[in-house]
Order: sequence, then C-alpha cells, then structure tokens
Amino acid sequence: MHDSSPSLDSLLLLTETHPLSVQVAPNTVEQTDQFAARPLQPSLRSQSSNHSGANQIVQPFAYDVPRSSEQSQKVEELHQTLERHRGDRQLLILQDFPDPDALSSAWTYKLIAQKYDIQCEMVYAGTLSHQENVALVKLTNLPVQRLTPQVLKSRDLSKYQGCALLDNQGTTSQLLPSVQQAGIPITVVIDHHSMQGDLNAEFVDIRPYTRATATILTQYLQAGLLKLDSNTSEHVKCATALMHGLRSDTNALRQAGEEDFLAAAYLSRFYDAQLLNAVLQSSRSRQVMDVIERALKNRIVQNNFSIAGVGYLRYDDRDAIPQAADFLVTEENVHTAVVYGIVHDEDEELEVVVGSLRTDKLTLDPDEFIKEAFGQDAQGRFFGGGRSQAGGFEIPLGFLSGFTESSEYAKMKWGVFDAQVKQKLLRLVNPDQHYPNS
Ligand SMILES: [Mn+2]
Repeated sequence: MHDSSPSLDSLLLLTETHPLSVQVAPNTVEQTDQFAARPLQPSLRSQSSNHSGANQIVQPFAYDVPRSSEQSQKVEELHQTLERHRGDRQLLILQDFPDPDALSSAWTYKLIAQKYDIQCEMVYAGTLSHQENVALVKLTNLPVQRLTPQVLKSRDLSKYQGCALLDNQGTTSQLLPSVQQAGIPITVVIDHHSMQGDLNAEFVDIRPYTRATATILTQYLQAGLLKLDSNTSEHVKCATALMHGLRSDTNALRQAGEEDFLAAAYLSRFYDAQLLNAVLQSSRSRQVMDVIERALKNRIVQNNFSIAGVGYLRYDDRDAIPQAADFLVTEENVHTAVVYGIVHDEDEELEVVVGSLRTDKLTLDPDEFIKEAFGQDAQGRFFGGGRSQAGGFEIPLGFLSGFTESSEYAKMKWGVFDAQVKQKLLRLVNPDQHYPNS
C-alpha cells in the first residue's frame, strides 16, 4: 500500500486514505465465550436471555463501519447499476486461468446480482490448472464453466444483456473480443490490477492498491449488498472461497494490509475452516513437481533476481510456472523470480511463451517491470501486466507455433525463445551490461 509509484496515484480510487479505521465495540465476556466455543458458525444473534432481550441483534465488532465517502459512493453506484439491470442475464468473464481470488470474487458478484434478479454465468476460456483451484471448485460446487472461444462463437449471445469482469480488465481473457463483437456491453468491472487501458464500462471499481479483489467484494457484502447467512450452505462455501482468495493473493495474509485483515475478520464469522483446510491440502501433480525441478536446475541468479526457463509444458500444467516462481523467490538473496516456458495446447495446435513473476521487493512494480521488459505487440497491446508482488506475461509464438516431429527443431526453437526472453529480462536486471550480442 505504500509502495505506490506516484505516476499511478491518479488511478487510486478508494484506498488512498485508509477507509476503514477500526473502532472495536466494547465486548462482553459472554459473547467472547460464545465465539470461542463455536468458531465456525458464530451466530450474530445473542442466544442468551440475560442481555437486554432475546433475538436482539448483537454486533460483536464494529469493524464494518465507518467507510470513506468514496467507498459509500461506490456501494451506492453498484447498487444502482444492478437495480437498473434487474432481470438481465450477464456473462461473468474470468481470466483464462482463473485463480482463487477471481473465482471467489465472481461467485460473490453472482450471489449479489441474484438479489437483483440478475442471472449470471461464470465462464473462463483456459483451464483450472492449479490443484487448489480444481479442489476449490469441486469442494464448494463453485458454479463456473469452461467456455472456449470456439464454443462461445457458436452460441447465441443475444440472451445476454451485459457482462462483468472480475479480478481482470478483459486483457487476460480470450473471450472478451467475441463478446464485444456481439455488442454485449461491459456492465461492471471490479479489479485490483493496475489500469490496463481505456475501459468502456458502466460501473468501474479498480483499486490497484488493494491486495485482493476478494477484499473489495467482501467490503460490498459488509456494506449490505448481500447479507451472508451462516445457515445457508452456499454462503458458507462462498465465504470460504473468499477467504481462500484473499489469502492466496496476500501470500497467506503475510502481505495483507489492514483492509484485508478486516475483510478476513468479517469472513471468519461465516467461513468453514475445515473446508478451507481441505482445499489447501490438495497435492501437486508429478508434472508440476517436474517443472519445479527444471526451474531449480535452470535458474540463474543475478542482482537478486532468479530467472529460469523450463522448456515445454502441457497446457494443463501451465500453473506449474507461477508455482515454480513462488518457490524460487524463497531462496536467500533473491527478491524476485521469473519463470517461463512454452505452453502447448494440443487441441488447438497453439504455442505460447508463458511467464510468471513473483517479488518480495516492495519498490518493484511487477506491472511496470513486465511492460518495460517485453513492450507491446503490433496492435499496441502489452504482453502482460501485474498487480502488487505478482505479474505474468504471454507471448504468442505466431508463425513459429505448432508441434514438430523433430526434437532437434523443438530444441532449437526453445533455445531461441529462451535466449530472447532472458535477454529482455537481463537488460532490466543488469542495466549496465549489454546482452544483445551474446
Ligand atoms: Mn487477484
């Protein structure tokens, strides 16, 4: 929150002055005991009659108030936007490889929208690669579907009156171009990545200095757009997903800001700790372990950057790349790790260089770093971007894409891309040295 670069200050919508100053209400011993005894499903209603009366609503902590005037304004704006679209059908578009923050935020939006009779379909174009994401979706029955661009094109899109982008701004989804071609307007964008370009949307809430989109959605819940009920299984599961989302975007709360802790504290009233544990216990596949091994073997460390190319990997294992970066950044004297490889999609005969950056260095802005390292394509689109402490990039192989029988050729192709990516990264890592000729 304090590593903001001044040039981005104008993008800051809500978190500049800390909106949620805490005022803890005086708490009685009995209420505390009640919470300690039933940590998973705390009741907000006082069960004992020696208070001022049964059925009286007890607000055990007042951490959901006050909020800044900008925040209140956003709540009101979102409420009115949803109200205007009562009865609509919307597509909720996630990034191609949705993470827990995206999945939980979109689910929360879907539940909020339901209150306004808006029916939402959550879709993503790529794959749920990370073992925890697969577990999250299975264990919570999270209502999300894969929708490839091909299938989307064959669908009648006229039944949707709008779409919403959660935890992304459309730049990480292959679906948005077709959706826009079909004339479906963007109704809502809620995200915490840096502003990726001009967005023509009815309601926009982009907060680059908030650590997780799940935190933003939790704040909307706290503001009353949807009252969670710990007796409703879907609410408990969604709160669990949000807790997972906000933990995973804050490095298990180690990099959480005050507002993330406040959101987590609120979710703690509803979430199911055992269910979260089950999601976190899911184990890595052998292929993922192998990619991590290759990243370890191939890494070079310079100026506290650890850089590793991992060669070819299957589409389904693509999440191994950020997981390897997560691991490499834990080495001593390393503050930033970049891992990349060529991901090939057998179904579509497509190949893409995919990379992930992780950093502990607060003054390093992953969004700026990636944009600076790789620049833009012919259409002026950046190859990637990021948020606080993490970023990613995708570089299509274009004409060089496609499977080949010859392993000699495949090796050569990897060699060229490996050298090119490394050179672009090292130019920023060692600004004094020149690498173009080696
Ligand atoms: Mn996120």
